[in-house]
Amino acid sequence: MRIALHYKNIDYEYRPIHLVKDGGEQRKEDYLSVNPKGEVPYFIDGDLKLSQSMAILSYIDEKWPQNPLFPDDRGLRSRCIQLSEIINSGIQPLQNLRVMQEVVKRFGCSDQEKKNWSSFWIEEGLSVLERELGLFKGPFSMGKDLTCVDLYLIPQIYNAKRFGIDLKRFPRLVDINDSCLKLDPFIKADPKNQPDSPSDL
Ligand SMILES: N[C@@H](CCC(=O)N[C@@H](CS)C(=O)NCC(=O)O)C(=O)O
Repeated sequence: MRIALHYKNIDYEYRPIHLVKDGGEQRKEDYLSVNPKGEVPYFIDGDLKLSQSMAILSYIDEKWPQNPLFPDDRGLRSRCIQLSEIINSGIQPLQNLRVMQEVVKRFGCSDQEKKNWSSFWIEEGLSVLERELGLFKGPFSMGKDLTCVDLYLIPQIYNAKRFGIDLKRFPRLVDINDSCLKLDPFIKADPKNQPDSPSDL
C-alpha cells in the first residue's frame, strides 16, 4: 500500500498498527470499531473507508491516475489482477498471522512445522510466478512498466527471505526484485525504513 502511495506521490498520514504487541493492536476494540476484520491495510479517504488491498489499490489507481498500477489493455489488466492474486489469495492467507496462530492452537505444531508449512506455500506460489512472469520481458513483473504485481511480489520475496527460502530457483523473480528495490517508492516503503517494521503492503 505504501509503495503505491509513494509511487504516485500522494501525501498520506500513516497510522501504524502493531500486529504482535499485547496480542495485536488489530484485535483491540479501538481498531475493530474501524475495521471489524481486524487486519491491515486499511485505507481512509474522506468518507470512504476500505479494507482489502486489491480494492484499495484499484481505488487509488482510479482516483490518482498518474503512474498507473494496472495496464490499460483489458486483457492485460485482468492478467495483472490474476498474477497479483496468486500472491494475495494464494500465498498470503495461508501463512497469515491469525491463520498460523489458529493452526498452532488446534494442531499443536512446532516452530519447525510452522516454518515448513509457510515455506511450502510460498515456494509453490513463487514457482508458479517464476513461470508466469518469465513470459514477460523487461525489468518488472509484466515487462517494461511497473504494475500492481510488483507491489505484491516484492514484499512476498522479502517474506520468503525471512523464511530462509533459497531464491536461486527463481532467477526471474530475483531480477524483478533487484529492479524494484532500486526505485524510490520501494526504498521508502522498506520495512527497515519504517518506525514500526509493519508487514502490510
Ligand atoms: N486479504 C487482505 C489480507 C489482509 C491481511 O491478512 N493482513 C495481515 C497483514 S499482511 C494482517 O493484518 N494480519 C493480522 C492477523 O492475522 O491478525 C488484503 O488483501 O488486504
